[in-house]
Amino acid sequence: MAVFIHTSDWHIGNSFVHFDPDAGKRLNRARLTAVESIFVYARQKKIPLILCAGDAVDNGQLAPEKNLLDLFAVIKRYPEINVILITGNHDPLMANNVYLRAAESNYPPNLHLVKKTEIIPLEPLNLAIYAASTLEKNGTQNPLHWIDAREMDKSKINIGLAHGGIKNDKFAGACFPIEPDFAKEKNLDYLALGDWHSYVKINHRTYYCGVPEPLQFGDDGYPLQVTIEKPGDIPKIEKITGVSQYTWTEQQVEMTDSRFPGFKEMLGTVGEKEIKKLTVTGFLAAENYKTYKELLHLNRNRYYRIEDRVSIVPGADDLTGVGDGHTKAVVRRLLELKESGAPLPAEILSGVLPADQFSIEPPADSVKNEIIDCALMKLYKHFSTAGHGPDKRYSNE
Ligand SMILES: [Mn+2]
Repeated sequence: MAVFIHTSDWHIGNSFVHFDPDAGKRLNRARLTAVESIFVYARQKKIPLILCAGDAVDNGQLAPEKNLLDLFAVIKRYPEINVILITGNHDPLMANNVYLRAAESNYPPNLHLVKKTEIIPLEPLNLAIYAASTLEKNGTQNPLHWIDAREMDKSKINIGLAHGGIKNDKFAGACFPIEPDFAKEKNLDYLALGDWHSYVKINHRTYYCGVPEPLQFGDDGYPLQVTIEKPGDIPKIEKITGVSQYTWTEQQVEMTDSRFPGFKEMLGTVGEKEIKKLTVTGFLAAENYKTYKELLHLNRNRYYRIEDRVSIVPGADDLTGVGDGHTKAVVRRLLELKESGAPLPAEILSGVLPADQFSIEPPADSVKNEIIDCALMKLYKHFSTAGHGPDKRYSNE
């Protein structure tokens, strides 16, 4: 039986251009901590092998040597774990690459950097690793194209290790294209891929693990624990959780005056290791809007970004100004209804309530007004471009 960990895209030393330099340093320290967590896990589970499918270092040509030495220091702390590392499109083995700049004597004895293409036998595990490093930033060829399926030893567990994009209808122009059925065609028991930043199962034998630590919103990767009982068996894949340090979240809030108290409480509760993007849409009464703007200003540093698309609830003049003849008539009728104090007419209620609840009591005045306001806001938002921008009365943008 062979057990190993498949990981990729560590991107040590990522530039994090949208963050201030201190935050960028923290995020990069977190990347290294996430990588070390993989080694901690491997030691605990006595897993002897980690395969890294490229982009371990961000921007290999410009990366300071320290980035690589920091990574080497982690690898050296776990001498019982063998690491096989290929390069990807962000750290290809071109002239002046940091892997080539670093002195040979600095390399951890348990690290095997694939320099070009290699078949690496690992006898104790009955494994053969077919691996290829990228030598340039772009390529139109599958990095493992050279594998000869006829010459493969089927008494071994054969693993492919490559960095590239799956070539299918959706991604026809993939860089370093890899055919979806490549593992099957080449008799590989497992194909460990890097490049995509989220976990994706292509088929029973082909996986992207994604980043162990997110680089941006939407990244959803996990180091994978791969277990293969014997040659030819379907690999068992387990996501290793608890490795990533920061969570990147995007939240959307549709604002109303009744939701405003809850929003106020929520706004200050961003976790220390949370990168959060907030988008707020909707309308607020003028008195709430002013507090809302102040709160956004006070809390803006807690957020990666706050996208503010809230407007002040439009007044009667604003409302009667939107739409054409028919819309204007509907708006006028709704405004009259709100001011009149009369109950909602049955024909409106029957449009709102389920058919079996016709006999229900007419709603209280406050609920009635909420229904009318909701309808008015929807009409206003639909017909007025002003409903999509910040209100000029309080905005200094
Ligand atoms: Mn990458």
